[in-house]
Amino acid sequence: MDDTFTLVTGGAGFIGSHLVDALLTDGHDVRVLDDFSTGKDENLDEAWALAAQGGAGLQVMEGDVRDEVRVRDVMDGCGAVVHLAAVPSVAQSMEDPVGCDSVTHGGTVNVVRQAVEAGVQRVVLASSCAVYGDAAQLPIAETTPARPLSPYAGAKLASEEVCMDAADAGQITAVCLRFFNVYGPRQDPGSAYSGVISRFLAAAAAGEPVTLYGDGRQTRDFVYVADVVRAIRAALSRPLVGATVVNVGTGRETDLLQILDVIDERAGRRLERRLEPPRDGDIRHSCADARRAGWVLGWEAVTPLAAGLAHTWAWFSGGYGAEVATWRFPPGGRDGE
Ligand code: NAD
Ligand code: UD2
Repeated sequence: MDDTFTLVTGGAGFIGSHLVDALLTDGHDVRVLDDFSTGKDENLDEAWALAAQGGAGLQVMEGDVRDEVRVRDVMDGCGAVVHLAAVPSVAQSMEDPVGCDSVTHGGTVNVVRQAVEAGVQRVVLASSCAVYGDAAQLPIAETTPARPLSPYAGAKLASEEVCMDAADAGQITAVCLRFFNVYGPRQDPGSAYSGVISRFLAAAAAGEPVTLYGDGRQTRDFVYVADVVRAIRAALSRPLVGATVVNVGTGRETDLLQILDVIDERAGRRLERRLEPPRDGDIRHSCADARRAGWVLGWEAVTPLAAGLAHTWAWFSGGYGAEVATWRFPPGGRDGE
């Protein structure tokens, strides 16, 4: 990375705002482009405080990643782009496939095109493990054929292709990071489409029932947001050429009932479970083969699920000032921590 701005699209969102904090902390100037559809002003409070300390500059521009003129303007003076803006929900994409494709794929076409025009060297794309669909074998390596099951997954795969085409033409270096299920502080629990850990912890904090879609035995590879931020940082700074596709996950799978057991123990009561049928487009099992990230980015996830859950719970129950107690999975549970 050089000394020019790093553009973070979707920088007011959950993952984006943590990335912005980390870049500023390390003295990089950051520009955010966000339409605040799911992003929030308060997610950037920490970033403004860091910028006020004077080490690095922060610019926040409101706008849509599909807007050609706006994106051309924000690209000016940027050395790298981290493209996170998207409609980040499988379920929402089933209900509104055209809208999802327009923002997620259409937005990537525009961002990459304007990056090329502006001579930006590196584009890091937030892709998703959703591109694999219901993989026949776990853990899922990057060589597994993509079988998208939802418009969201299709739009992410198409977005990767946009990046690869530009990289193949020698116009950019592209790193497509296939995030598995990211969780942590600032994840918005506010809609039925929100990440399951944020939904469960928010329900626990409010003393409300949780909703289980299906039998709760579906598994995910839950990766803590600080680890994801380190992966993005590595994708920005590693000497790479052409296009690279990398899984960002822990290599461990956990089912929803295991997560609920741990939350129950912590809450000191059994959360009421409301059972609903499985959601359309839902993947049954998911777990990353994360070795390539080690080889290519020198990255691996280091936060045990119990520790990540404890931090996330502290945030949901009292903000950053809250005490972080130790959480533990029962014997035979996920981490053996
Ligand atoms: P988020 O909703 O918190 O962040 C998305 C951000 O993009 C928001 O700030 C939103 O306002 C912004 N945005 C949406 N449409 C926009 C538009 N048209 N123009 C400009 N900004 C727009 O979600 P997140 O969880 O932080 O996800 C970030 C990225 O990571 C997304 O691309 C998502 O698909 C991907 N991803 C997330 C996960 C996960 O588990 N959270 C997993 C895989 C991939
Ligand atoms: C996540 C990402 C998505 C995509 C995908 C890749 C979020 C919000 N979405 O989708 O962007 O990259 O990973 O696979 O992080 N569930 C419940 N109760 C709830 C909420 C969810 O049972 O209140 C179930 C849901 O049906 C699914 C599992 O929990 O089986 C995980 O759901 P999710 O929305 O957290 O994540 P996912 O994997 O659909």
